[in-house]
Amino acid sequence: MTFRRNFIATAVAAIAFTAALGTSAQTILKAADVHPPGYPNVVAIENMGKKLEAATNGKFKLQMFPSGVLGGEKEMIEQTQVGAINILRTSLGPLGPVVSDVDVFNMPFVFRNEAHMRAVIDGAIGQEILDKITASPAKMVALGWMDGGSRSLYTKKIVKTPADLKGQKVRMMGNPLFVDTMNAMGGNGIAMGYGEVFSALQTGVLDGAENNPPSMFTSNHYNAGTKFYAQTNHLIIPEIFVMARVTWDKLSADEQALVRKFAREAQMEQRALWDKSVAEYSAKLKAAGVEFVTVDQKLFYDATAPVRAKYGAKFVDLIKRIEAVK
Ligand code: GTR
Repeated sequence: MTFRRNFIATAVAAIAFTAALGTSAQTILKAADVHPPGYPNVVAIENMGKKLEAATNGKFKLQMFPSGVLGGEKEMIEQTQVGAINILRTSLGPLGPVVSDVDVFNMPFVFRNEAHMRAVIDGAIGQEILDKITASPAKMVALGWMDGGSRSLYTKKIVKTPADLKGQKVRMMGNPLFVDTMNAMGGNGIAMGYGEVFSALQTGVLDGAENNPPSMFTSNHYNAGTKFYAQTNHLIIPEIFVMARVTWDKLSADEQALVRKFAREAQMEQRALWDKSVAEYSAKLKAAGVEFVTVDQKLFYDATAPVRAKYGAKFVDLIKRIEAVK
């Protein structure tokens, strides 16, 4: 009995001690990303955390959970909504089913090129979309944009035209818009989490996927038989990073201002790192035997017109403003 009482007393004391540490010493901010350590997005968020830690004399410490260890983006979005993840970097793709306003940026060929996309997110429209995320019932505060470059198609068999995609099962991010996009491009779109794609390619559940060169390389998908990279550039989707609303609401106004300041810097840092990493990983893919195939983009643009018509109907005015951005 004595032993048991002592044991319980020790356990209670240990819990109390841990709780005290948690409240008075340091607040850990859990950050999450599907990408591995060293990826531009991960590095930029980690550096944002270091700046916040220094500026608050260690009150906050960011802990990064990279490589999708906390799940795919759909699951991570859900965890952020309940505050189990404090800072999340995610593509806008899987956020579309939660905050439908972001789908305007998720449409195929909605931007002319990456420079156009950057001009849009850097301007009034970009801020409006961030504000819509923050004001939505999704329980997250949008902190800033990140670059995701252009997504192109990688397959086991060479693809040059929509007709070449016939019968090919291609993984898309979890959003009906993307499945429709792939179906319109000529293939069979299959929604799947990022972490499942490698083995699905290996086992033949998939014939291909689509992404930017840094993701294609770091996910190792090129080692699962996808040796052709057709430069369709069909999706140019900016990415975002957000803070859980419950976390944000606990910060003082000064702390919120610090987070905003360092978030802005993180956005700029990621962009510089991004440009370097696209060049670096494209070269690595080529060195690993991936053939970059030039395609007539217009064929894929024309094929996806019905998707823009369907999903763009509720964004008609906004799309006109996007097109007007130089
Ligand atoms: C990457 C993007 C991730 C994730 C991934 C995917 O390009 O950075 O946020 O969306 O693609 O395809 O799931």
